[in-house]
Amino acid sequence: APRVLTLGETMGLLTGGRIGSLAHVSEMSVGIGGAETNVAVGLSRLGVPVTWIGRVGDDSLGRRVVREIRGEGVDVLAPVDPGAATGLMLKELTGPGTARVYYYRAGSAGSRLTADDVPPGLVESVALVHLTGITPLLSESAREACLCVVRRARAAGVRVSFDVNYRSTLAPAHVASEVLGELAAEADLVFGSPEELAHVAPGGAADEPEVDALVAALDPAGTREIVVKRGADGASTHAGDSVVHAPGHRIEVVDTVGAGDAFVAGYLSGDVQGWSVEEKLRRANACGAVLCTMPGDWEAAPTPDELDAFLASGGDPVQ
Ligand code: KDG
Repeated sequence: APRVLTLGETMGLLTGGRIGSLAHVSEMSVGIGGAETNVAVGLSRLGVPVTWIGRVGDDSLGRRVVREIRGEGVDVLAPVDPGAATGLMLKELTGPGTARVYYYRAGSAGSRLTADDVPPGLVESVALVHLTGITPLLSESAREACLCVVRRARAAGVRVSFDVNYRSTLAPAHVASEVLGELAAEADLVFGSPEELAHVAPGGAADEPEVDALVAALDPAGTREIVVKRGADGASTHAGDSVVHAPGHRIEVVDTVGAGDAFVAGYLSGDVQGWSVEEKLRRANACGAVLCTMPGDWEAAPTPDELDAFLASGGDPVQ
Protein backbone atom coordinates (compact mmCIF):
# COMPACT_ATOMS: atom_id res chain seq x y z
CA ALA A 1 0.00 0.00 0.00
CA PRO A 2 1.14 3.60 -0.51
CA ARG A 3 2.78 5.43 2.42
CA VAL A 4 1.12 7.74 4.96
CA LEU A 5 2.92 10.57 6.82
CA THR A 6 1.78 11.95 10.16
CA LEU A 7 3.30 14.29 12.76
CA GLY A 8 2.62 15.29 16.32
CA GLU A 9 3.50 14.80 19.94
CA THR A 10 3.70 11.47 21.73
CA MET A 11 3.99 11.51 25.49
CA GLY A 12 4.70 9.21 28.35
CA LEU A 13 1.40 7.88 29.71
CA LEU A 14 0.88 6.88 33.32
CA THR A 15 -2.39 5.03 33.97
CA GLY A 16 -3.90 4.42 37.39
CA GLY A 17 -3.65 0.78 38.42
CA ARG A 18 -7.31 0.74 39.50
CA ILE A 19 -10.44 2.88 39.40
CA GLY A 20 -10.01 5.79 41.74
CA SER A 21 -8.80 9.34 42.16
CA LEU A 22 -5.07 9.97 41.70
CA ALA A 23 -5.31 11.60 45.11
CA HIS A 24 -5.41 8.05 46.46
CA VAL A 25 -4.37 5.48 43.86
CA SER A 26 -0.84 4.36 44.70
CA GLU A 27 0.24 2.41 41.63
CA MET A 28 0.40 3.38 37.99
CA SER A 29 1.55 1.63 34.85
CA VAL A 30 3.88 3.26 32.33
CA GLY A 31 3.16 3.49 28.63
CA ILE A 32 3.05 6.03 25.84
CA GLY A 33 0.32 7.76 23.89
CA GLY A 34 -0.26 10.37 21.23
CA ALA A 35 -3.13 10.66 18.79
CA GLU A 36 -0.93 10.61 15.68
CA THR A 37 1.21 7.66 16.74
CA ASN A 38 -2.00 5.86 17.75
CA VAL A 39 -3.08 6.28 14.12
CA ALA A 40 0.38 5.33 12.84
CA VAL A 41 0.43 2.09 14.85
CA GLY A 42 -3.11 1.34 13.67
CA LEU A 43 -2.01 1.75 10.05
CA SER A 44 1.13 -0.29 10.52
CA ARG A 45 -0.82 -3.18 12.07
CA LEU A 46 -3.05 -3.08 8.97
CA GLY A 47 -0.03 -3.33 6.68
CA VAL A 48 0.15 0.30 5.55
CA PRO A 49 3.66 1.83 5.48
CA VAL A 50 3.70 4.93 7.67
CA THR A 51 6.15 7.60 8.83
CA TRP A 52 5.75 9.62 12.05
CA ILE A 53 7.64 12.83 12.86
CA GLY A 54 7.77 14.11 16.43
CA ARG A 55 10.29 15.64 18.84
CA VAL A 56 11.27 13.89 22.04
CA GLY A 57 13.37 14.99 24.99
CA ASP A 58 16.81 13.59 25.79
CA ASP A 59 15.30 11.39 28.48
CA SER A 60 14.12 7.87 29.14
CA LEU A 61 10.47 8.53 28.24
CA GLY A 62 11.63 9.93 24.90
CA ARG A 63 13.70 6.80 24.27
CA ARG A 64 10.68 4.72 25.21
CA VAL A 65 8.46 6.60 22.72
CA VAL A 66 10.94 6.05 19.88
CA ARG A 67 11.52 2.39 20.71
CA GLU A 68 7.83 1.51 21.08
CA ILE A 69 6.70 3.22 17.89
CA ARG A 70 9.64 1.91 15.90
CA GLY A 71 8.95 -1.54 17.35
CA GLU A 72 5.51 -1.34 15.74
CA GLY A 73 7.10 -1.00 12.30
CA VAL A 74 6.49 2.74 11.98
CA ASP A 75 9.27 4.74 10.31
CA VAL A 76 10.16 7.20 13.10
CA LEU A 77 11.84 10.59 12.57
CA ALA A 78 12.22 11.88 16.11
CA PRO A 79 14.70 14.72 16.59
CA VAL A 80 15.98 14.72 20.17
CA ASP A 81 15.46 18.17 21.69
CA PRO A 82 18.01 18.65 24.48
CA GLY A 83 16.19 21.78 25.71
CA ALA A 84 12.93 20.24 26.90
CA ALA A 85 11.49 17.10 28.47
CA THR A 86 9.23 14.54 26.80
CA GLY A 87 5.62 15.41 27.68
CA LEU A 88 3.56 13.36 30.10
CA MET A 89 -0.08 12.44 30.46
CA LEU A 90 -1.79 10.90 33.49
CA LYS A 91 -4.87 8.77 33.08
CA GLU A 92 -7.18 8.53 36.07
CA LEU A 93 -9.69 5.69 35.83
CA THR A 94 -13.01 7.19 36.88
CA GLY A 95 -15.25 4.15 36.37
CA PRO A 96 -15.63 1.04 34.22
CA GLY A 97 -14.57 2.18 30.76
CA THR A 98 -14.22 5.84 31.66
CA ALA A 99 -11.12 7.89 32.36
CA ARG A 100 -9.96 11.42 32.90
CA VAL A 101 -6.71 12.65 31.37
CA TYR A 102 -4.30 15.25 32.81
CA TYR A 103 -1.58 16.75 30.64
CA TYR A 104 1.92 17.76 31.69
CA ARG A 105 3.02 18.93 28.27
CA ALA A 106 3.33 22.74 28.25
CA GLY A 107 6.76 23.59 26.80
CA SER A 108 7.51 19.90 26.18
CA ALA A 109 9.94 18.67 23.52
CA GLY A 110 7.03 17.44 21.41
CA SER A 111 5.42 20.88 21.43
CA ARG A 112 8.63 22.39 19.99
CA LEU A 113 8.12 20.68 16.63
CA THR A 114 9.06 22.97 13.71
CA ALA A 115 8.55 22.99 9.94
CA ASP A 116 12.29 22.25 9.61
CA ASP A 117 11.76 18.89 11.33
CA VAL A 118 10.04 17.73 8.13
CA PRO A 119 12.77 16.75 5.65
CA PRO A 120 12.64 18.12 2.09
CA GLY A 121 10.96 15.77 -0.36
CA LEU A 122 9.22 13.63 2.29
CA VAL A 123 5.71 15.12 2.04
CA GLU A 124 5.94 14.94 -1.74
CA SER A 125 6.82 11.23 -1.62
CA VAL A 126 3.76 9.95 0.28
CA ALA A 127 0.17 9.22 -0.76
CA LEU A 128 -1.51 10.89 2.19
CA VAL A 129 -0.68 13.22 5.08
CA HIS A 130 -2.66 12.89 8.32
CA LEU A 131 -2.88 15.68 10.91
CA THR A 132 -4.97 16.23 14.01
CA GLY A 133 -6.21 19.35 15.75
CA ILE A 134 -3.92 18.59 18.68
CA THR A 135 -0.59 19.41 17.01
CA PRO A 136 -1.38 22.96 15.77
CA LEU A 137 -2.55 23.95 19.27
CA LEU A 138 0.74 22.90 20.92
CA SER A 139 2.79 25.95 19.89
CA GLU A 140 3.21 28.51 17.15
CA SER A 141 6.06 26.51 15.58
CA ALA A 142 4.00 23.30 15.63
CA ARG A 143 1.13 25.16 13.97
CA GLU A 144 3.53 26.40 11.29
CA ALA A 145 4.81 22.85 10.78
CA CYS A 146 1.22 21.68 10.18
CA LEU A 147 0.45 24.52 7.78
CA CYS A 148 3.70 23.98 5.91
CA VAL A 149 3.05 20.25 5.51
CA VAL A 150 -0.48 20.95 4.23
CA ARG A 151 0.81 23.54 1.74
CA ARG A 152 3.44 21.13 0.48
CA ALA A 153 0.93 18.29 0.21
CA ARG A 154 -1.53 20.44 -1.71
CA ALA A 155 1.20 21.61 -4.10
CA ALA A 156 2.27 18.03 -4.75
CA GLY A 157 -1.24 16.60 -5.14
CA VAL A 158 -0.89 14.53 -1.94
CA ARG A 159 -4.14 13.80 -0.08
CA VAL A 160 -4.64 15.56 3.26
CA SER A 161 -6.56 14.01 6.16
CA PHE A 162 -7.52 16.02 9.26
CA ASP A 163 -9.07 14.72 12.49
CA VAL A 164 -10.43 17.68 14.48
CA ASN A 165 -9.67 15.95 17.82
CA TYR A 166 -10.43 19.12 19.76
CA ARG A 167 -8.83 19.20 23.22
CA SER A 168 -10.37 22.03 25.24
CA THR A 169 -7.44 21.92 27.66
CA LEU A 170 -5.10 23.08 24.87
CA ALA A 171 -7.01 26.16 23.69
CA PRO A 172 -10.35 27.89 24.20
CA ALA A 173 -13.03 27.30 21.56
CA HIS A 174 -12.59 30.59 19.68
CA VAL A 175 -8.83 30.00 19.24
CA ALA A 176 -9.37 26.38 18.22
CA SER A 177 -12.03 27.39 15.68
CA GLU A 178 -9.61 29.69 13.93
CA VAL A 179 -6.53 27.46 14.01
CA LEU A 180 -8.27 24.17 13.29
CA GLY A 181 -10.71 25.71 10.81
CA GLU A 182 -7.76 26.81 8.72
CA LEU A 183 -6.51 23.21 8.46
CA ALA A 184 -9.94 21.63 8.04
CA ALA A 185 -10.55 23.94 5.08
CA GLU A 186 -7.56 22.43 3.26
CA ALA A 187 -8.22 18.75 3.93
CA ASP A 188 -9.63 16.18 1.52
CA LEU A 189 -10.87 14.11 4.46
CA VAL A 190 -12.19 15.64 7.69
CA PHE A 191 -13.00 13.48 10.73
CA GLY A 192 -14.92 14.64 13.79
CA SER A 193 -17.91 14.25 16.07
CA PRO A 194 -20.81 16.61 15.27
CA GLU A 195 -19.61 18.89 18.11
CA GLU A 196 -16.06 18.92 16.77
CA LEU A 197 -17.21 19.66 13.23
CA ALA A 198 -19.18 22.61 14.62
CA HIS A 199 -15.90 24.03 15.94
CA VAL A 200 -14.29 24.06 12.50
CA ALA A 201 -17.21 24.71 10.14
CA PRO A 202 -17.48 28.36 9.07
CA GLY A 203 -20.26 29.86 11.22
CA GLY A 204 -20.88 26.46 12.79
CA ALA A 205 -20.56 26.94 16.54
CA ALA A 206 -24.23 26.25 17.37
CA ASP A 207 -25.30 24.45 20.55
CA GLU A 208 -27.16 21.68 18.72
CA PRO A 209 -25.18 21.28 15.51
CA GLU A 210 -27.22 20.06 12.59
CA VAL A 211 -24.93 17.77 10.66
CA ASP A 212 -26.19 18.52 7.14
CA ALA A 213 -25.70 22.24 7.69
CA LEU A 214 -22.20 21.68 9.05
CA VAL A 215 -21.26 19.52 6.09
CA ALA A 216 -22.58 22.13 3.66
CA ALA A 217 -20.51 24.82 5.42
CA LEU A 218 -17.39 22.66 5.48
CA ASP A 219 -17.69 21.41 1.94
CA PRO A 220 -19.69 23.81 -0.20
CA ALA A 221 -18.26 22.41 -3.44
CA GLY A 222 -19.02 18.81 -2.44
CA THR A 223 -15.52 17.64 -3.28
CA ARG A 224 -14.39 16.26 0.08
CA GLU A 225 -15.21 13.44 2.47
CA ILE A 226 -16.59 14.59 5.81
CA VAL A 227 -16.60 11.65 8.20
CA VAL A 228 -18.90 12.07 11.20
CA LYS A 229 -17.86 9.93 14.17
CA ARG A 230 -20.54 8.94 16.66
CA GLY A 231 -18.72 6.34 18.76
CA ALA A 232 -20.95 3.34 19.54
CA ASP A 233 -23.64 4.80 17.26
CA GLY A 234 -21.44 4.28 14.22
CA ALA A 235 -20.31 6.81 11.65
CA SER A 236 -21.30 8.38 8.38
CA THR A 237 -19.44 9.82 5.44
CA HIS A 238 -20.82 12.79 3.54
CA ALA A 239 -19.25 13.09 0.09
CA GLY A 240 -20.84 15.35 -2.48
CA ASP A 241 -24.53 14.41 -2.58
CA SER A 242 -24.10 11.00 -0.99
CA VAL A 243 -24.34 10.04 2.67
CA VAL A 244 -23.25 6.58 3.74
CA HIS A 245 -23.89 5.37 7.29
CA ALA A 246 -22.34 2.38 8.99
CA PRO A 247 -23.53 1.06 12.36
CA GLY A 248 -21.29 0.71 15.40
CA HIS A 249 -20.73 -2.56 17.23
CA ARG A 250 -22.11 -4.06 20.42
CA ILE A 251 -19.09 -4.61 22.63
CA GLU A 252 -18.05 -4.63 26.26
CA VAL A 253 -16.13 -1.39 26.69
CA VAL A 254 -12.92 -1.51 28.70
CA ASP A 255 -11.28 1.76 27.61
CA THR A 256 -12.53 4.15 24.91
CA VAL A 257 -9.42 6.37 24.76
CA GLY A 258 -7.79 5.94 21.36
CA ALA A 259 -10.90 4.47 19.70
CA GLY A 260 -11.23 7.53 17.47
CA ASP A 261 -7.63 7.12 16.34
CA ALA A 262 -8.14 3.42 15.58
CA PHE A 263 -11.24 4.39 13.60
CA VAL A 264 -9.20 6.87 11.55
CA ALA A 265 -6.44 4.30 10.96
CA GLY A 266 -9.01 1.82 9.68
CA TYR A 267 -10.56 4.41 7.39
CA LEU A 268 -7.25 5.65 6.00
CA SER A 269 -5.95 2.11 5.43
CA GLY A 270 -8.80 1.66 2.97
CA ASP A 271 -8.50 5.17 1.56
CA VAL A 272 -4.89 4.75 0.41
CA GLN A 273 -5.89 1.50 -1.27
CA GLY A 274 -8.79 3.07 -3.16
CA TRP A 275 -11.60 1.35 -1.23
CA SER A 276 -15.24 2.46 -1.41
CA VAL A 277 -16.70 4.63 1.34
CA GLU A 278 -18.79 1.63 2.55
CA GLU A 279 -15.68 -0.53 2.92
CA LYS A 280 -13.71 2.22 4.65
CA LEU A 281 -16.49 2.90 7.17
CA ARG A 282 -16.99 -0.77 7.91
CA ARG A 283 -13.32 -1.29 8.69
CA ALA A 284 -13.10 1.98 10.63
CA ASN A 285 -16.00 1.07 12.92
CA ALA A 286 -14.60 -2.39 13.55
CA CYS A 287 -11.14 -0.99 14.40
CA GLY A 288 -12.65 1.53 16.82
CA ALA A 289 -14.71 -1.18 18.51
CA VAL A 290 -11.81 -3.61 18.91
CA LEU A 291 -9.66 -0.85 20.42
CA CYS A 292 -12.26 -0.35 23.17
CA THR A 293 -12.16 -3.98 24.26
CA MET A 294 -8.73 -3.74 25.89
CA PRO A 295 -6.89 -1.16 28.00
CA GLY A 296 -4.46 1.29 26.39
CA ASP A 297 -4.65 4.05 23.77
CA TRP A 298 -3.20 1.96 20.91
CA GLU A 299 -2.07 -1.45 22.14
CA ALA A 300 -5.24 -3.23 20.96
CA ALA A 301 -5.13 -1.84 17.39
CA PRO A 302 -6.13 -4.84 15.27
CA THR A 303 -4.41 -6.66 12.43
CA PRO A 304 -6.57 -7.71 9.46
CA ASP A 305 -6.81 -11.24 10.92
CA GLU A 306 -7.97 -9.90 14.27
CA LEU A 307 -10.57 -7.76 12.50
CA ASP A 308 -11.86 -10.78 10.62
CA ALA A 309 -12.08 -12.73 13.86
CA PHE A 310 -13.91 -9.86 15.57
CA LEU A 311 -16.43 -9.54 12.76
CA ALA A 312 -16.96 -13.30 12.65
CA SER A 313 -17.70 -13.55 16.38
CA GLY A 314 -19.24 -11.06 18.75
CA GLY A 315 -18.80 -8.10 16.45
CA ASP A 316 -22.53 -7.71 15.99
CA PRO A 317 -23.45 -4.39 14.48
CA VAL A 318 -25.90 -2.34 16.55
CA GLN A 319 -29.16 -2.30 14.61
O1 KDG B 1 -6.68 10.35 20.87
C1 KDG B 1 -6.20 9.73 22.01
C2 KDG B 1 -5.32 10.72 22.66
O2 KDG B 1 -6.08 11.55 23.48
C3 KDG B 1 -4.18 10.26 23.43
O3 KDG B 1 -3.58 9.07 23.04
C4 KDG B 1 -3.22 11.34 23.75
O4 KDG B 1 -2.55 12.66 21.91
C5 KDG B 1 -3.15 12.58 22.94
C6 KDG B 1 -3.81 13.80 23.42
O5 KDG B 1 -3.25 14.86 23.16
O6 KDG B 1 -4.86 13.75 24.04
